[in-house]
Amino acid sequence: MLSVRSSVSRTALCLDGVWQFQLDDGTGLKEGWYARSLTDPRPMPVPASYNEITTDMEVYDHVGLAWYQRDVLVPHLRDGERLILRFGSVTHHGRVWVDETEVAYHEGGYLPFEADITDHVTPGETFRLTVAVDNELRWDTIPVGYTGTDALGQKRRNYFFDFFSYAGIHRSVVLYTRPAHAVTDVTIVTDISGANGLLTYSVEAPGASDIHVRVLDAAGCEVARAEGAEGTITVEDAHLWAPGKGYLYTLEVHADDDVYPQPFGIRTVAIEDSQLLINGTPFYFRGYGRHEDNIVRGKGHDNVLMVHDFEVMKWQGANSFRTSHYPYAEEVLDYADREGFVVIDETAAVGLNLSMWPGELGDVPGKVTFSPDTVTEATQKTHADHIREFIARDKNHPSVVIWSIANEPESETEAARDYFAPLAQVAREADPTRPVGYVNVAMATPDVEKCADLFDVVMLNRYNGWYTDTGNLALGEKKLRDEIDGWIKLCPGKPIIFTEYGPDTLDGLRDYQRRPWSEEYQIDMLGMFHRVFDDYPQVVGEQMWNFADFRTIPGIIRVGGNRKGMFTRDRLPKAAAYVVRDRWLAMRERLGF
Ligand code: GCB
Repeated sequence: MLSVRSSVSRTALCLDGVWQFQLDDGTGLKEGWYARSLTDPRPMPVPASYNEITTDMEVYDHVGLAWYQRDVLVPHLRDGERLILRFGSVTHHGRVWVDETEVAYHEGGYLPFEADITDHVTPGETFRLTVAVDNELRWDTIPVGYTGTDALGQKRRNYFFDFFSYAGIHRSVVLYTRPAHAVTDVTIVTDISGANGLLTYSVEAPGASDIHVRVLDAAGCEVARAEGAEGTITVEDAHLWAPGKGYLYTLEVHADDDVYPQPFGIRTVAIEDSQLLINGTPFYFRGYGRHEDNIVRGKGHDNVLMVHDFEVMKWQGANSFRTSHYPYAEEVLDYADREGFVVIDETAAVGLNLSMWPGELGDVPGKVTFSPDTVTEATQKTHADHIREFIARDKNHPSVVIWSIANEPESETEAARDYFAPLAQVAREADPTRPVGYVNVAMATPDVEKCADLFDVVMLNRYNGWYTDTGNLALGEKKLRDEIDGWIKLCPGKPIIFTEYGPDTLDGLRDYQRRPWSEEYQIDMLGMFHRVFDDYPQVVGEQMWNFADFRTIPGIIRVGGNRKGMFTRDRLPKAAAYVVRDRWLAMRERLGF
């Protein structure tokens, strides 16, 4: 789905602000709360997670539907113009009404959806916009989860990841206009030929008879043009997009009266000899797995925080991150494009692995991941659709160089292989140009792993010295080296990227003995991993866990959340941040960005 971008033919009206909000008491749908004003509303900002806006535990821990409402004044439309209502994301599922008419239903909490509401509204008049947000996961949703009832009869959400499953309208809500014959999709693939850039494009614009495109450089000057819905264009003396150099062109797409400006960068991605090449040059990933997570807002997108996070990452000498463990706001990828950051883009398929989860209610069916009661073909179908939707949204971002289709799934069984083989294929069909991978969990070591050959890269989350051999870095190091040797043997020619490593660290806890949880131990454990990485040319990336501390589910191993951040939750550096900064700035100096 295309992002909202203004042009001469498109006007966007942002509906963010303070909406009305009410928790469902089990009667909302039956009684049709959308058909009238909410009876006992409280104010709720959009976008934001609703959980921590109030001080009520009831809101924080709510299970089920939550209702949002506001009035919207309909703008006047020019001849034949359509009015589209678009949500950047509603977590996890959203149902939308315009007055009493249901106009959209979307499952999956981290991708956009939209509805053409032209025929349900009257220009110059106001309509009541109602959204029912559902935070319950099921075995056939991505991510998977289930709602159970504890011994006291309380409904509890269960899911198989540690970050708190915030809910709400997390990204902007926009009302935009477009002409009757509009551009609905654009796909751009770039290549390099000598000093020139090659751009292959295709446009979808149902009903449009006159389609042409212009290529504009970063200053807005036309450098090439072409007729038709698809073609290949040469950009002479192209200015390449490269890590640290986020040069962007715009493909200005014209379809009858519609104009849609699609930014793009000219660059290539390839894998050769265990290296990931961007524009033919080996790239080394320095950075983090991150979360969309912040005080009060939860997972609500916020430009202030986004820009600050990029500034902090640049301060440290990072050049990349993974969108662990779900697709991030479109604004984040736009910003990565222009800042020249390199992104491993991940789906929301986190937690397809029951063996390591006790299940809060103790009733995870048999703890078997792939079974008729847990992850089934229905899950696989949702996962496949999610991959297609996700790649359709993010395919034109030059910053994205790898698709990660799952985080730490079971991958050491035949059932896992049956599940993932078709999904790897779905990703390749949706985008034949980028490497596809999944992020491997510690138990699926190379001697038991069954899925690695389906993918182009090896991405590993490892906690030697933390979850295993706690406090014993010498032993952790030996095992790490042995394991890397195993991966090189199993996957010759494939690059290895460490997508998670690092200990929980309480900021302010200092220790002469440098023991676990102290700031010193974080320095030592990250240092151990880095020393090992430096000995293996096949290791082409270090993305420590996590950029910042983040909110989690309650748990006896989580003190005030997950504390593996390089930075605290309010983005202040722990001691390790300075040590790693020295390393990364020196690497930046040596390798370019
Ligand atoms: C992991 C998960 C990540 C957790 C992390 C941890 O392997 O991928 O979501 O937060 O470990 O800190 O335990």
